[in-house]
This record gives sequence, C-alpha cells and structure tokens, in this order.
Amino acid sequence: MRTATASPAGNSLTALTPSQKRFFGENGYVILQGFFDADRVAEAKARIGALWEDRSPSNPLVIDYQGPDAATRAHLRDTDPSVRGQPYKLNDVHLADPVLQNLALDPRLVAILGDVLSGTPLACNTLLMERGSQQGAHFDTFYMPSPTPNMMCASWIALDPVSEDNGPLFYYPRSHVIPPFRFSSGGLHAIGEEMPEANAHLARIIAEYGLQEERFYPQPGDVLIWHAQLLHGGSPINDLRQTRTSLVTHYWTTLDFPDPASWIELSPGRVMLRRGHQHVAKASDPADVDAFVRGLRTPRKYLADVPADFDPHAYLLHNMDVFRNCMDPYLHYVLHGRGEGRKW
Ligand SMILES: O=C(O)CCC(=O)C(=O)O
Ligand SMILES: [Fe+2]
Repeated sequence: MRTATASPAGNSLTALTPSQKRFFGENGYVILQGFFDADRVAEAKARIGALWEDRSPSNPLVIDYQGPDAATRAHLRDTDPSVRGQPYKLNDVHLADPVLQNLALDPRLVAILGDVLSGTPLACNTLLMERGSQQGAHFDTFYMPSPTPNMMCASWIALDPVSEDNGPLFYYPRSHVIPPFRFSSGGLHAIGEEMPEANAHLARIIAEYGLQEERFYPQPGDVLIWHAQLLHGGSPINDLRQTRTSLVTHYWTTLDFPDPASWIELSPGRVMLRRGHQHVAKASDPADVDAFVRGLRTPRKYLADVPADFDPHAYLLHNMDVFRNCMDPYLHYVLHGRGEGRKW
C-alpha cells in the first residue's frame, strides 16, 4: 500500500495532497514516506538511549513492561536495563524530552493533523516502544476516546525499518466507517468485564465486512496517521533481537478543551494536554491521590457537571485504574464513570 500514498518529497510535505486526503477519508489512514530525515531519526534514537541511562530521581518517566513481567508499571530510573531487550512501552516521553516532543509535535506534522481533524491537534499521550506491542486488534477509543466522537487521530513514527520479523503494525483499511462497538454505558470507552464481548464483536465485523488486514513495513522516518476508529494492532514478533522502534502519539483537539488552562502551547499550533506522568501505584495510596487531586486543573465545564458532593479522592481510591492512568476524576466521571455506574 505504500505506493498508493507515496509523497514525492516527504521531508518537505506540509499539507496532504487532495488524493492523500481522499485516501485518508476512504481508508482511515495515510502513510507519509520519508517524512523525517535520517538526522531527526538518529537524534531521537540517541535520546532514547540517554533516557534509559538517566538513573537520577528527576527522571520522571514511567514504563510498562510487556515482556515476561507484563503488566508491571515502574519508573524507568528503577528499571533493570535487561528490560530494554523485551517489549515495553515508555509513557509520555513528550512530557520529558524536547527532542521526542518535537517529533510528536513537529510543525509540519501538526499542520497535516490539523487538516485531518479540522481542528488544532492536542497531543494527549505518547508511547515509545523499541519492539512491537503484539497487541490484538483494537480501537484506540477503547482506551482514550475523545470527548467528541471521531475528533481524534494517531501518528506512528517509524524509527527503525520494519519487516515481517519484528512485529509490524497491522490495520484494517476502511474499518473506521463501521459503526463502533458500544459498551453497556453507551460509550466507546472499554469496560473491562465487557472486553470478551467487544473482541467477539471485532472478530464478527472483520468476517462480515470482509476486512483485509494490511501490515506496515516502513523505513525510518516514515509516518502513519490513523483515524480514531481504525481497527489496528501489533503482529507477533518472530525475532526479539531486532528492534522496532516507534513513537506513537494520540491526539484529540483543542475544540474539546475550550479552556486554554487545559493545554500547553509550545508555539502556535503545537499544543499538548496539560497533564502529569502516569502514576506508579500498586495499591491505593491516599497520599499520592491527595497530591494528584491538589494539582488538578479541571476545566470549569466538567466541574459544573458533577454532583455537588462528588469526592474526587474517593473516586480515585475506588477506581485505581483512573488514578494509574493519570485521568482527571471529574472529567473521567462525566465522560465515562457516570455512564459506567462507577463508585465514588
Ligand atoms: O505499535 C504497535 O504495535 C501498536 C501501537 C498502538 O496500537 C497504539 O499505540 O495505539
Ligand atoms: Fe492502538
């Protein structure tokens, strides 16, 4: 599929061509070949090494292991270097590292994303991986649906060549036009106990609509942009020795966050959600929760929408997944928790 969306001068592209725009609308993704040059790629890879080496208490990064200790979340500074040889996800490097931030919020990239989204993209999180995720087919809206449906997209920046052996990203072209799976809340946000049903639904729509999986075999510097509702995942890794470094950024838009206190604008058009790092918390820790609640900058719109006696501490302590994912309890309650019948 790479030729269908090839751009003659990827590293000077600042807007999608009309045919690329049409391709995105019809297929739910677009590939920008050679978007970042070799220097940007080398610089980014050097930063990843430096972040791993930074053992100082001021290194705020939080890692999710995906290897033998899958489901472990820890500070990168405390992580044994051997974990680097296994699949992992490093959360939100854009909050801590200017070089990686400049990839996620590259001026040319945000101009293109703004066009795709018809609004200013708002980087809500990043995931840095040095190996494939091997994650099953999913919609990103299971994890971080935008407040307004479809006002969301993702960029996937290749920093290594990808082949069949190092776990290529896969996706189903045109899956974005299929009505999304709705959880019992009526929303798109995943409810843990209902995931088996959601996965069975995905298998059914793949068969019913005759969706054909495609795999992405990029060169370093290539970028894939996908629509909020494009079904995708990571293929199995055949050779764990090979890295498959990529930076994924999920973007909402500033239209959903009209209060500028919710963002940080690095320069015009380059905007990220004002938020902290993910929380490393194994059990309910009221002191951590308290510190988090004190630092909140909840948009007024959401504050006004919760019951007068809503207690954000109690909500986070009852719903540690919300705390671990560093989600604002008021916003989470209004967008998801109320519909899901969450306790507080
Ligand atoms: O790179 C991968 O293997 C999958 C990444 C992904 O699904 C995501 O970050 O949304
Ligand atoms: Fe995803």
